[in-house]
Amino acid sequence: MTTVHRTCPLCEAVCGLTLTLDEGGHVTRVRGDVDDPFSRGFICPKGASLGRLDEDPDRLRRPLIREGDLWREAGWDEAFDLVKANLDRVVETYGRQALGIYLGNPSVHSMAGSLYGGPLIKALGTRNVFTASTADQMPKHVASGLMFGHPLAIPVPDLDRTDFLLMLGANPLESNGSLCTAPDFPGRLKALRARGGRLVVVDPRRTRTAALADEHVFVRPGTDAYLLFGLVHTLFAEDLTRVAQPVGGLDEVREAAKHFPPEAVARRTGVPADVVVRLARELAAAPTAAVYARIGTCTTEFGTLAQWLVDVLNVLTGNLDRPGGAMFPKAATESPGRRRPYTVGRWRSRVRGLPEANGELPVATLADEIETPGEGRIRLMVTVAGNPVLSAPHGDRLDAAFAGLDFMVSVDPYLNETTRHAHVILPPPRVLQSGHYDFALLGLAVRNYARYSPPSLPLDGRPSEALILSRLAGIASGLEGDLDEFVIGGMLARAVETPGSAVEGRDVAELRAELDGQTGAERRLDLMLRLGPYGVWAGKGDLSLRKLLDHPHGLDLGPLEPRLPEVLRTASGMVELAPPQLLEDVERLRGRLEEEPPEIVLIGRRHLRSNNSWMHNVAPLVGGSNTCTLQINPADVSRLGLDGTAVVRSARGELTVPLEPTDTIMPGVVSLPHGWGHAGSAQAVAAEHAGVSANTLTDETAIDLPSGNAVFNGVPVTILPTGVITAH
Ligand SMILES: Nc1nc2c(c(=O)[nH]1)N[C@H]1C(S)=C(S)[C@@H](COP(=O)(O)OP(=O)(O)OC[C@H]3O[C@@H](n4cnc5c(=O)[nH]c(N)nc54)[C@H](O)[C@@H]3O)O[C@H]1N2
Ligand SMILES: Nc1nc2c(c(=O)[nH]1)N[C@H]1C(S)=C(S)[C@@H](COP(=O)(O)OP(=O)(O)OC[C@H]3O[C@@H](n4cnc5c(=O)[nH]c(N)nc54)[C@H](O)[C@@H]3O)O[C@H]1N2
Ligand code: SF4
Ligand SMILES: [Mo]
Repeated sequence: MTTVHRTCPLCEAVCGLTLTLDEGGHVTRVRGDVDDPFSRGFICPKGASLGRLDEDPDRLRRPLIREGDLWREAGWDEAFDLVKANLDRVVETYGRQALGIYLGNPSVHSMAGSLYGGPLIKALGTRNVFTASTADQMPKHVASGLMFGHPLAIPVPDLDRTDFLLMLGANPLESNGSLCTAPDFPGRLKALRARGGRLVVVDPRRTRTAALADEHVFVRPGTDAYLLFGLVHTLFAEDLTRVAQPVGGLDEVREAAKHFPPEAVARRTGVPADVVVRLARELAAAPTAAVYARIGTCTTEFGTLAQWLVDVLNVLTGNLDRPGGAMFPKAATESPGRRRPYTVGRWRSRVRGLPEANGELPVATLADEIETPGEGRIRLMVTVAGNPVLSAPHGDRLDAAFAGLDFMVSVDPYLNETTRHAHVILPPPRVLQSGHYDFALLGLAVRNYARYSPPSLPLDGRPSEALILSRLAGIASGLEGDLDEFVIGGMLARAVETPGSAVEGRDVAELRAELDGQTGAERRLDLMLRLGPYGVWAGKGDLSLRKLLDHPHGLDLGPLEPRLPEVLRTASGMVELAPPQLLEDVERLRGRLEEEPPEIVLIGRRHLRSNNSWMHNVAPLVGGSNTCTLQINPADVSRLGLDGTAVVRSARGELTVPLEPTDTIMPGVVSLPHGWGHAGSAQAVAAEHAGVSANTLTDETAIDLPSGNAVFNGVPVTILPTGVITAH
């Protein structure tokens, strides 16, 4: 028996886990790591099932090659050779714009995805870059980019110190938090209330988080931007603003907010005008307060405006960048970054002309780019850690589009709804065989913290995911040589030339020789830690890979501290409250203020024991309350004459689903979780709990304009009793 300590990679909460392994490397026990200074022993059912997930017999161990409908296991060289032959052929015949790539959510949760995703995109040399970000948080990146000058300058609520938390469209009691890294989010919310703080949750459903709050406010899906504007309006109207830093655009925001008085906002959102006014007053009066909004507000038609208004409120109430407010974390691997004003739309998608954001195109237009003939049509797809057939809007269309590709290669541990279209599947090794560091998530943490988990088990002859991705990058670029040493050389060369840098003028070879690490990935981590704000080389600390290895339970780097103006990258050097692109979209918002809401709209939800589309093959996690049902208000059930199951129809598709009548959801709103729809799956347990895919119903033509983000909440649907046959 051995005991290993490592970070759980299964959601954004980065909990420390303590695992017991037997001689064969099997996980016999998983507990929360009580010595982790950040998570302090917290664990959820998914973390507790990490061993089961990691040893799932349906996980692929060797590459699969598909010939027609038949799959066979193959050796690694054969699999890579096949990829190379097809990639070379497609590039020669059609050029590099015929290549497309999709990076899915777990690529943010692995070192491989974080360190090799970028180089792989570069190596492919295509603009057809898609990720799960445009089905998720792109509105936040765009809002932050325009306001603070950097898409990753995302303030998080200072959960452990705030007196008032206004939370919209998030359900951390099930999701464990997002764009706000906080292990034991539920405990932190309880602590907030226990110290006399106040929690208000805005959600079309009375979620477990809402039930724990002091107040729950029902809001009509997709209307948060109106509600938030109503708060901004009230702050100005009642002279409650107290801006604490130099900002641009204050007058423009005041002018824009005039169009959204509480009475008008109330009609659109369903939130009574007196509640809008009271919330604004409470926000302004609280000793400290933070507004935090997440996916329920991002994946809507006005996602970017909602994200923008969240931080407008944080600024107007004097809560941006102060303890107890909304603060900018300081990650151990943060790099200084260049001052280059943020822009979107540097190029546009070929078919629909949608703007690029953060170097990628909206996943809502991926099917267009595969199906539409002409120069630049995607003929070859690379997917890494993604299942867009279930996760992208109108996934059924993508399903058909993938089937028509010349070639597809997927890096994924499973044969699933997406990878079944691949010609080659390259499976990464087990979680326990991989090193782990949360490059992205630790930049969003409510306490500054770092933890590195080295591999717990040897690779037994399989390539690491880092190696798989760098080998793909090598094939795509045609370049030989060590990718990691190339990246390290480039970073060092820049660092020694940067005036004022702690290593300015030093010798690159000498610095390179100081780097630690068993693998290229570890050496790159060491370099980033050393150059980072707590690093041995940067002069303000002694952080390095060695130090993290000496602290297997993680290292507390202190509470969040004010960071303005240091984090700003705007041209003006100030917070920009009224970026022109957003004011333009305010016109679109205004235009729809008086709109009558559709009779019934669809929203999503998440379940504690689930994770998007890919944890439904672990028996202890499925069943019980974790099922694919349509939540519907009992009033709608009787009004529509429904019983047991119903047909849900949208502009894009139709599903038959079991009903779950509950008064926790607003009348006129129904909720279906996404990531289901595993009928016929090669994964035995998932196939038994198939469910249906919510993205049969969602509409790829509906997007949040500034960010191109998909719209999953507020989808108009009609609901019919099963058995009633109608023409359509
Ligand atoms: N209707 C609706 N649709 C939604 C959402 C919604 O709320 N409603 N939410 C959206 C959101 S927020 C997201 S993030 C997306 C997620 O969309 P995706 O990222 O496309 O989908 P996932 O279901 O997370 O699929 C993850 C894939 O990664 C694989 N995988 C797991 N671990 C690893 C690993 O270590 N390495 C590799 N290479 N692969 C791995 C899994 O087998 C699976 O195939 O879905 C979006 N879709
Ligand atoms: N257990 C579990 N944890 C997960 C995941 C999972 O699938 N399962 N997925 C992970 C991923 S990829 C992400 S991005 C995060 C997301 O983390 P969260 O943002 O916390 O996601 P949800 O739990 O879906 O909560 C979104 C809430 O928004 C509400 N909502 C829907 N429409 C609207 C609206 O128009 N306005 C408002 N105000 N609310 C609305 C929904 O009812 C729901 O309660 O969770 C991550 N963690
Ligand atoms: S909350 Fe997230 S990180 Fe923590 S144990 Fe559960 S899945 Fe893992
Ligand atoms: Mo996500």
